Amino acid sequence: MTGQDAQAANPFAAGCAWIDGQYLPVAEARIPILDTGFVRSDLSYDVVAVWEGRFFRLDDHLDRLFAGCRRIRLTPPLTQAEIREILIGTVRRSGLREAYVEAIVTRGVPEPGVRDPRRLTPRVYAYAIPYVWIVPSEQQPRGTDVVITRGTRRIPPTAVDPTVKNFHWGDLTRGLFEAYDRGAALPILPGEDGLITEGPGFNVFALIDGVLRTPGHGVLEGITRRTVIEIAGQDGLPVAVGDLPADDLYRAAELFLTSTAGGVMPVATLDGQPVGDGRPGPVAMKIRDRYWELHRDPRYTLEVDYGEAG
Ligand code: PDG
Repeated sequence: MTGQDAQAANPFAAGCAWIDGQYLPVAEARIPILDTGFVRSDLSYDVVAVWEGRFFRLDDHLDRLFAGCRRIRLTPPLTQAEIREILIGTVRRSGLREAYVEAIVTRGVPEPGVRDPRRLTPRVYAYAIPYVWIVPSEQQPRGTDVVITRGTRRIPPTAVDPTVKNFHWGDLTRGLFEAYDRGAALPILPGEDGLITEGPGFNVFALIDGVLRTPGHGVLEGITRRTVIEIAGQDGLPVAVGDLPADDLYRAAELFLTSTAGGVMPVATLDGQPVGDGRPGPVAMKIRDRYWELHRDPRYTLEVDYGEAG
């Protein structure tokens, strides 16, 4: 079946959104233009993956979403169980076995002239679209090319709390342009203090002197990051979650990025120089294999019942 045929057979095949109690083909979904999520980035969101028809760590993603909302004093208008059902509903209707599934809670649409965020009624949006790869899967065994940005620092956590998943992507997008300008695919941003933080949609890990290190502060506490830390623990690999000066990255034997959108993504070059021997290392590749194995493990996953829709 071609993409067009699939779409004719199921109008949700390219993705399914949920807005105001209704499921819509993703291309038809519209947000109200005055929603402060759009005009003020006043929201939190989360992204969870479906792989081979199973959600990966769905409740961990929802817990993070609700914790984030609390931190920005945003009360979702639906319960966690209700949003969970909506996410499952978008995937079921799409029929997608590999999906990128997003839930967004915005502060809402103000009455005319209202600027006080306490006076708005929050809104929920959700959608499922085909799975997204920050580094294409076929490129991962060769590794990707990254730079540490010189012209852009991560927004300080005292301004925008990075542990609350957010759309304040000005710094991350600026970093992407710097990466392209320097012939790389992705940027890693240092904070104002020169310590490594994260990049556009991913956390960072470095294997340095036999220890797997990842930044402890100033980053989103990624679910993939948590999974990698757990896998390393099971394998007896020492892990240090804490300050990671940019300089230390240049002597890493292995470097990799982690995200729901792409999993465990090895890095081949940093600032144009090979990391290790310039090929993904054995530690990264082993963790990557384990990460994908866990997507079949009932302890970490929820099987989607596609019913007749699939
Ligand atoms: N840091 C930032 C700034 C992120 O946006 C993400 C995830 C991560 C780290 C990694 O977190 P986790 O392992 O829980 O996925 N971002 C992407 C969404 C944004 C995108 O790039 O599409 C994700 O959740 O898939």
